[in-house]
Amino acid sequence: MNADLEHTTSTSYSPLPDADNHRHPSSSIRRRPITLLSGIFLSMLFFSSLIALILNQHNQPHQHDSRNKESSYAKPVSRGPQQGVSEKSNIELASSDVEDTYPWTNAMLSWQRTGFHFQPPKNWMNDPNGPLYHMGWYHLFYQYNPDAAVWGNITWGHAISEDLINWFHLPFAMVPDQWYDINGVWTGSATILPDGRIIMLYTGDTNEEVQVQNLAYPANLSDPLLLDWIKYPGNPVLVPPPGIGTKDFRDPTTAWLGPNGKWRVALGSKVNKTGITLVYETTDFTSYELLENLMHAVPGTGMWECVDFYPVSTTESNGLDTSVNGPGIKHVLKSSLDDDKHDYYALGTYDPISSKWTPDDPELDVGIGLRLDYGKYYASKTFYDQNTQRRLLWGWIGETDSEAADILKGWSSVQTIPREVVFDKKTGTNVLQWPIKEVEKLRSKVTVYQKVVLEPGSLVPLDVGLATQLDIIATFEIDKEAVKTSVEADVGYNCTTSGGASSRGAFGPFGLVVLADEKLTEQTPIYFYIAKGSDGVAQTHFCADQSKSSRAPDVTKLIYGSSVPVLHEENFSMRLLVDHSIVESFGQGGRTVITSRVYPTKAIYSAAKVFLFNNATGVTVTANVNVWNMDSAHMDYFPFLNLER
Ligand code: DQQ
Repeated sequence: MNADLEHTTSTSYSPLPDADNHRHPSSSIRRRPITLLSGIFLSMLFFSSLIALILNQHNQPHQHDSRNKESSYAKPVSRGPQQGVSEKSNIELASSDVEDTYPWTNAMLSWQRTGFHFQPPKNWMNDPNGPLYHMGWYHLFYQYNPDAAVWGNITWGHAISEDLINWFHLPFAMVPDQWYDINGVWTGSATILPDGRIIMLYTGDTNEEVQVQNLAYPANLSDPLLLDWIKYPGNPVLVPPPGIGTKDFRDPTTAWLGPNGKWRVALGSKVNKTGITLVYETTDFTSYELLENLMHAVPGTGMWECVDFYPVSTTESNGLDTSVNGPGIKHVLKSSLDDDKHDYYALGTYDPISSKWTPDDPELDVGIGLRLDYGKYYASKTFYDQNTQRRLLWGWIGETDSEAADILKGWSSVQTIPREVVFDKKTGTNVLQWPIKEVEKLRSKVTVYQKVVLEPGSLVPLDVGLATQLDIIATFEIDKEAVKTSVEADVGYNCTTSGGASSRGAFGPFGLVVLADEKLTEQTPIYFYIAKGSDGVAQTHFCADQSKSSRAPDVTKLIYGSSVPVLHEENFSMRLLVDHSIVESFGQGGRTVITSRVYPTKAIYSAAKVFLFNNATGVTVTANVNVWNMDSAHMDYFPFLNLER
C-alpha cells in the first residue's frame, strides 16, 4: 500500500450481518407486507383524505398555474452525495440566478425524446452496467429508478438487441431487495469465463449505507434473454478493506486473467484526495485477496468511480479480450472523476507481474489529461464483443436542465450510441472513438454538398428536409499555407472560456450549426478553431457551443471542447449524430469527442435547420458534406412477456 493509504484514519468495515440474514432486509420499509389491519386502516385514511380533498377544492379558487408548482423545483435538489456517490442532479443550476422554470409545453418536451439512442420507456437512468454478448443477443443493463425521473431506488434495468441499435426492454435484472444492496443495486461489470459462464460483479449499498461488492449470475445460461439472475447467497463477496472509507469502494471492472491463472478485478476508490485503483485476485469470484500494489494512483483527482481497464492493439484494428496482454498492446485506464463528473483516460503499460499500470505520459495521467468526451458524458464502460471482435464503449448522457422539467417530461438521461474504441496508430497518443457501423442501417436519404466555398463570415443553409435525426460527415479544407505565413497571437485559446462560435479569430471558428431555427435565435454550432500562438505554433480546437442552444433560462449552456490533433496531410473532419436533443460530435475520426444535451424551444420539429458557417476573418474554407436523414430505431417491450406499459 502506498503512503497515502497508511496515513488514513478510517478503519475497515466489519459489522456485517451474516449471510443468513440476506432474506430479511432490516430497512426494507418499501417492501414490507402490509397486514390486513393496517390495510383497513390505510383504506379508511385514504377515503377520508379524498373527501377532505374534494371539500377543500370546492372552497378554493381553481389553480391551474403549473408554473407556481414547478418553480418550487427550479433549484435542483442534490441527489447522490449524501449516499456516497457522485452528484446525480444538475446541481450547476443551484449556483445560477435562475429563479423559475421555463414554461415548457408538451410539444417541446415530447420533441426532446430521441429517435435512435437507447432510452427506457420512462423514468430515470444513469450508468450503463455489465454490457455483454450472449447467444446472439447484446445485453445492456443500466442504473434505473422504477419510480421517478430522478435518481433513487436504483435497480438494474435490462434490454437486449441483436444489433446494438434496435432494443427490446426486459424485466428488471436485479432489484434492491437484500440487506447488502437494499439502498441500491449500483454499478457493475460482466466477465465471461472461458467455459461460457457469466459472472456479474456489482456494488451494493447496504442497509447501513456501506459500499460492498456482490456476485450475481444467470439462473439459466441456456436462456438467450438471461431473464433470471441469482444473487450469490454468500454476498457480499468484498467489503471495504482497512484504510478505505465505507463510501469509497465501488464499481468493479470486468475481470482479466493474471499470469498465475487467477482472475483480477479492479475497483475505484480514494485516499484523502488521491484517486486510486485497487486490484483483487480470485479463482472462484466468491473469495478474494487484495493485491499489495495499487494498480495506479493520481494525487488530487479524488474518488475514482466506474474504473475501466482494457488492452488495445497498437498494430491491428480489432478489439481485444480484457485478458490479452503482450507485445503490440497498450492498456487504457479510465476513471470517472466524482469531483468533476468527467471521464478521463490515459494510455499506458500494464505489468502483469506487479499488476501496476504506468502511463505513457505522466503529464497526461488519468484525471489530469485526456477525456473520453468533452461534453455531457459520464460513467462509461467498455466490453469486448466476442461476436465481432470489437471493443465497444457505452456512456451515460445526463440532463443539463432542471429537475422540474425532467419530472414534467417523465424521463431523464440517454445512453450514447455505442462507440468502437481503437488505438490511434497515426498519433500514437490517444484512442479513436467511432459510432458502431450498425447505426448506418438507419441512414435513409442522403444530401451531398461538394466544394462549398465559405468566405470569411459566411453562413450557408443546407436543405436536408427534416433535420432532427441526422448523421452528418463533413470535411473542411483551408489554405494551410495562409495559416503558416500569417501572424496571429491567439495563445491559450480554450473552447470553454472563449466567446464561442460568434467570437471571430483569423482561422476560426468554422463548421456546422445544427438545431437552429431560421433566424438562429437558437443554435448549436460545432466547429474547429485554429489558434496560433506568438511562437508560430498552430493548435486546432474542436468545440460545441451550447450558449445559444435554448431560450430557456433554466438550462446549463456551456461551451465544450478541447484541442484535437490534425496531422500534416489531413483535412479537418467531423461527424455529427443529431438525434433531437442529443448531438454526438466526433472530431478528426474520433480523436476528440463531444456530446451535447440541448433543449431548444423553437428549433424543433420542422423548424430545426442545419447551416455551414465560417466565422474566421482570415481564411476561406471549402466544405464537403454528406447529410443522411436517420430513421428511428425500434424500441419496445419484448413480446410475449406481458411487461408493464
Ligand atoms: N453511479 C452508481 C455508482 C457509481 C455512480 C450509482 C457513477 O455505482 O459510482 O448509481 O455515476
